[in-house]
Amino acid sequence: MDLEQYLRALPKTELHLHIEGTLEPELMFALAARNRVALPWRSVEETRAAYAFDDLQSFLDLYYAGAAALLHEQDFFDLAMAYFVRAHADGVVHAELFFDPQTHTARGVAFATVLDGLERACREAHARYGISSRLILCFLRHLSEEDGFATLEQALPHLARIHGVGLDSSERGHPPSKFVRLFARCRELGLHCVAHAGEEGPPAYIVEALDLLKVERIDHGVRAAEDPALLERLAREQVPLTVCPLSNVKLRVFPALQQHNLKILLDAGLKVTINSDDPAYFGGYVLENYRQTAEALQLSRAELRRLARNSLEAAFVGDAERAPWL
Ligand code: ES4
Ligand code: ZN
Repeated sequence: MDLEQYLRALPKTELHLHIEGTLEPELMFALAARNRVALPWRSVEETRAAYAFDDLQSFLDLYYAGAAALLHEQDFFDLAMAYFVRAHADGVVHAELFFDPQTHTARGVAFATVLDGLERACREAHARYGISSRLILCFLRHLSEEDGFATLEQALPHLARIHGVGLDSSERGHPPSKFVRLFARCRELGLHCVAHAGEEGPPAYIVEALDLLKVERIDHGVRAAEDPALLERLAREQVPLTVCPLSNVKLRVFPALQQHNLKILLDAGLKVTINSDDPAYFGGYVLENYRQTAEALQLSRAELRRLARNSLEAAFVGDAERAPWL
């Protein structure tokens, strides 16, 4: 069987996926026209041509600009449904979607509008494709902890539909320690906790995310490789890392996929998973991340099965829901 067919047939989950990062330029322009919103680009082609990034911040500036096309419940539904169509085609059995409410509420879009649209797509995807899903609210770390608390307040009436919280956006200068009280409150509310750490930020941010925010998974975490003691801890505690190889190359965390440290992390015994992060911006959905990484790092089929199985084991689901995938 060829590699792509083999990878497609492996049951996988996707655990690091920003739903706003699945907004393809075609849909962005269709929504902008429908909503009479101005975009900073003149065409789909000009938009794609602008997707050449120097670092995380240069990407985030475009990503927040594109999100301006999203206004109504139907827009969020269309966005998430387009993702689920792709995920199903890639052999994804379960997806945990990050969403950034502050990006939308700051523009006057109601929290419930965002959530209603995303959740309706989650239900439709389950009915159509049998894909299960969860929604994880991400706090923007470049904003204050107080702003995060205000967002949590807006989420409170909807907690039955929100499974966990995460921390994303500009990492450097915004350490996990900035959000200790917010995450403590989220844990009290019974929410699962994750955080981006060690993407551009130092290994110390991974340690803070574990010790201060008490997160259950680390998003990215690739810079853990710089700290042998941390590597040993992540292996011992089997903390899942949601690694996003194509993202890391596009944002210049690694110069090329051949230089990515995913295999080093895997060989060190860490619970590594492969994810797509913001696939509309980084050049590939999850299957493409597996395929290109497999080729660049010469991963064996046993290693690829391990990566997919890690993603099943690291999902925030109960044993009964997980059992049929294993
Ligand atoms: C993100 Cl790649 C990445 N890192 C941090 N925050 C983000 N939000 C969307 N994509
Ligand atoms: Zn991310």
